[in-house]
This record gives sequence, structure tokens and C-alpha cells, in this order.
Amino acid sequence: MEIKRNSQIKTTSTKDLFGLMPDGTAIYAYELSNKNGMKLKVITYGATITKLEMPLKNGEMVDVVLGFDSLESYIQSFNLPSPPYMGATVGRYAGRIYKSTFSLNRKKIILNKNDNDNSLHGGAIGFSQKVWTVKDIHSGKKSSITLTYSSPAGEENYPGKLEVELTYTLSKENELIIEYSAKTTEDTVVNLTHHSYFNLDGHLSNVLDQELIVNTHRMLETSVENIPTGRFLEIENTDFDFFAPKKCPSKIDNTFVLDRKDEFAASLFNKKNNLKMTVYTNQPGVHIYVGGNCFNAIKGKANADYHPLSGICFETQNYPDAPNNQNFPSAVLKKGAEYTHNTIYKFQSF
Ligand code: FUC
Repeated sequence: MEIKRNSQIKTTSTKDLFGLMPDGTAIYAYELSNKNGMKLKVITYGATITKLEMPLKNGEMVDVVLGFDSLESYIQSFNLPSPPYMGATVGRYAGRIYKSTFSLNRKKIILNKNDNDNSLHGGAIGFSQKVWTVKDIHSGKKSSITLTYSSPAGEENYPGKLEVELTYTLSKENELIIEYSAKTTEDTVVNLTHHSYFNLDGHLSNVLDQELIVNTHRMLETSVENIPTGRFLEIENTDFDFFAPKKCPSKIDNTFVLDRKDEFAASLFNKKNNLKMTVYTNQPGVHIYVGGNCFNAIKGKANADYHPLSGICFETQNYPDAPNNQNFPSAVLKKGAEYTHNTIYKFQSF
């Protein structure tokens, strides 16, 4: 097998028809690569990442995210008992909002509920199921793609028309850089996140042998419905303490409090192929989730049978239900202000 030197690998970008929405709208797949051969595949449905291939030191490539081969599978996945939000961009508000209700400027906002009585991940039809538009794509020095979505005022009962811009960049240091920005026509709440299921051993295995670090000693206390109580829990020497590396848990669905400024948020390391992913973010929290499921109803890429241990999510974000917790960082975006969220997933092959 010919191993190309970096100088020979060109950055590329391609566009292909991925499928048609029920109303006939075309969904396109864009594939970018950087000079090291790192590859990213994005579809305009939900600004979803369907593939992220990393070059290893031994010249092999590994696809480190779960995904589906067809648009129909992505659409069907939202009809599962607990949709996995596979690789999706999540918004207008990632996480749960208690009783689908919050007050803003002394007005009671009642959202659509889609998780018992709560609103989860933007409601019944959140940003993950919307058709995004490609604004810009670069290959050459920088490999990046910018997508936009305009959320009408009143969509899922959120106030304000929200104009969202999202840029995925592959850096020459093999980072996947995700930058969000958003503006609104009237005061609203925003909390966006990325929902890839990562597996550094390839999407066909499980994550239980991979080592997790979460760089904090605190997480949010939650109710049985996974709604924050507003209290912070000290987690040192508990099952949730991943300050020192520990094997990935078989089940977790918790928001960790990132209060060590300018330090990394979390990391994942796979001893089998010496591949490491480190997560950096400007957000106050990272919600870590192992448990996504396709209920044996939908096959993954390459006909894979995904199960609750197939991948781990690092949903960097503001805290769930921040609009109902005055002691949480505010999730209010004022008219005329700008929401910004930057997250980096940095890959190193040792
Ligand atoms: C809810 C969240 C999880 C994950 C899942 C798809 O259960 O609590 O973190 O986002 O949805």
C-alpha cells in the first residue's frame, strides 16, 4: 500500500446527493479532508456528521463516529423510542427544559414537550431534523464547511427568529473545530451542541476498553427525570470521578461542570490503536452520554448492529434547564447580542 507523504495529500472537498426528504428537498453530503488525510463527511440534514476518519501512525484509517448509510435511516431514527440524535447538531436548546416551560422577560413560554412533560433537544422537530444550507466550503490551506439555519420566531414556541451559523474545520493538527454563532430578532434562549457518538476503535466495536478522563470534580445533581435540581455535586472518589483515567462506564447521562478555565474538558484514549481524542470548549459544561440505542431497528454504517455501548457522546454545552435555574450561566440571548460556542475535538495518534 502506497503511503503518501503529507506534501502529496491534497485537501479535498466533494459534494454528492445523499437523499431526498419526503417533500422532495435534496439533502447533500459534503466530504472534506486535510493534508494528513483526516476526512469529515457532513450532510445538510441536521448539519449531521456521518463519518470522521482519522489516519493512524501505522497508515491505517479509523472511522471514529457512528452513523447511518442513508437519509431514510437518519429520518427513521427520530421515530425510535429514544432517538439517538446520531451525529446531529442539537438546538434550539440542547438538553431538557423542565415541564417544557420557562419565563423570559416576565412572559411564560410553553414549549412543545417530547420527553415526558419536558422539552428535550429543541422539541418535537429540533435543529437535528432541519435542512441546513451550505454557505461556504474551503479546501486548500484550510478545510472547512459553513452551514446555516434560520429558525423562525415561534418554531417549537421559542421566541425570536434565530439565525444560526455553524462551521466545521479540519485543522492541520487533526482537530475537528466546531464554531457556532447565532443572532435573534427578539430575546430568546439558545444552547447548541454536537451529538456524535465517538468510538476510537472504529464504529463496529464498543467503548468499554477506552479510557475516559473528565477534567473536573463536580457535576450537576439531577432528578429521576434527569432534570437538574440546581445543586452541584462533588464527585471526587465516587463512580462519577473520571479526574484520573478510568474505563468508559457502560451507562452514563450526566452533565459535568467545567470550572478549570483554559484546561481541557475531557479525553478518550484507545490503547488498542494508541489514538487519543481531547475535548476543549468555551462552554460551562460537557454532558457525557453512553447509552444511545437503535433498538435493533436500524442498521449502522457497513450494516453494523449498534448497541448502547457502541459510542460515547461529549455534548459540550450550557447546563440543561438553565432557563429555570438562576444560579446557572444564563442561556438568554438578547436581541442584538451574539451567541458563540467553540468546541475542539483534537485527535493524536501515538
Ligand atoms: C437524552 C439525553 C442524552 C442524549 C440522548 C439522545 O437522553 O439526556 O444525553 O442526548 O437524549
